[in-house]
Amino acid sequence: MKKKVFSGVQPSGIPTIGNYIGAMKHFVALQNEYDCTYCIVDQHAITVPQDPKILNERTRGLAALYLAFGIDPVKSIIFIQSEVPAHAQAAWIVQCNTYIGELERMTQFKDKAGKQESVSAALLTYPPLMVADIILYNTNIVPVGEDQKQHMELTRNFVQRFNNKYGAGEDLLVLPEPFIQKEGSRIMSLQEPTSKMSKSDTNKKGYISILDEPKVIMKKIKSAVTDSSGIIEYDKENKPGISNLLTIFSAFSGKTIKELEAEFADSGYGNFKEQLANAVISELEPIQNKYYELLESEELDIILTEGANRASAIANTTLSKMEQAIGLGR
Ligand code: ATP
Ligand code: LTN
Repeated sequence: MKKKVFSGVQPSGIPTIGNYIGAMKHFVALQNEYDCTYCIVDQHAITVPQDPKILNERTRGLAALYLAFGIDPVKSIIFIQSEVPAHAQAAWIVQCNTYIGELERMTQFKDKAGKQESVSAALLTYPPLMVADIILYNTNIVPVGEDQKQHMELTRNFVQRFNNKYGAGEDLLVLPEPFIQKEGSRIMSLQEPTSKMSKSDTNKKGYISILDEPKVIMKKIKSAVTDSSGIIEYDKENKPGISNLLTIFSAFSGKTIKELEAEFADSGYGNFKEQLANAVISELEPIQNKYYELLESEELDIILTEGANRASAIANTTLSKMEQAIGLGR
């Protein structure tokens, strides 16, 4: 039997090239080898305040982007989290078997809680919902960026604890593995190359959105923070800006960082940045065209309804197993 892949992205903004390189590009590659399920996690997005109309548009838009990237709805399941009630139901069971101390240690919680005036209870209980997403699909592999490592450890701890407590010697739930690439799993901000590129950054110059127009991409890359040495080499500690640009270039060109260093050995930053911007633009342009086409189509809604039905069938089976194991219902 093929191994199972599951991952999710929040419709909390338009995805950046960080989301693309760290996670979404792999979603497409993995579907040829595995049974893949990809989710738009709108219930995760509402752990921080969202405008209802914008959230709605971004959710449908993110589905269109998944398809524009090349996810094939015949091979893979694409669906919206809130359209499959089993996620919230399973998340409750996960919460009942997770300790507050474990959740308070999560760095994403600490970061996000620090930025909010008032913190919702769900910002703390966000990881149990992610655990639920993953376990419901008997997932073996979870492609994510580096920032999700801690949530994946929590997921694995939960599965082991749940199986020990309720499995009666059998593995009720599948133990998932994170799939985190060595390179590109943490793309940094163009303006502050020591912090993560984030789609919810208030400084728009820090990130390149997948839907940025070519001239905006050129401008943002040209004004990316570098250093004064003028040498194009990978040195994360002393040259975080150029190192980040090299990582992005490698992801968009298929060339290794070593090859790029050799190619641009005699070049200045200006030329390097221009070539990088051209590589990004030429990969993103056809994706953008496909995206705008899909947004207008009825096909998108048919795919999402079918995706929710296919996902529900799998999720409900696992949920029933969990409920039975812990003694819920009759
Ligand atoms: P936000 O920026 O709004 O906090 P996010 O982009 O971190 O959100 P998601 O949209 O859920 O959160 O992320 C989708 C995927 O992209 C996750 O697998 C995440 O690990 C990955 N990811 C996010 N930012 C980066 C980055 N800068 N570099 C590489 N991967 C990233
Ligand atoms: N927590 C993730 C998004 C996410 C996810 C998931 C990723 C929610 N559910 C399931 C992988 C699998 C984030 O903040 N990037």
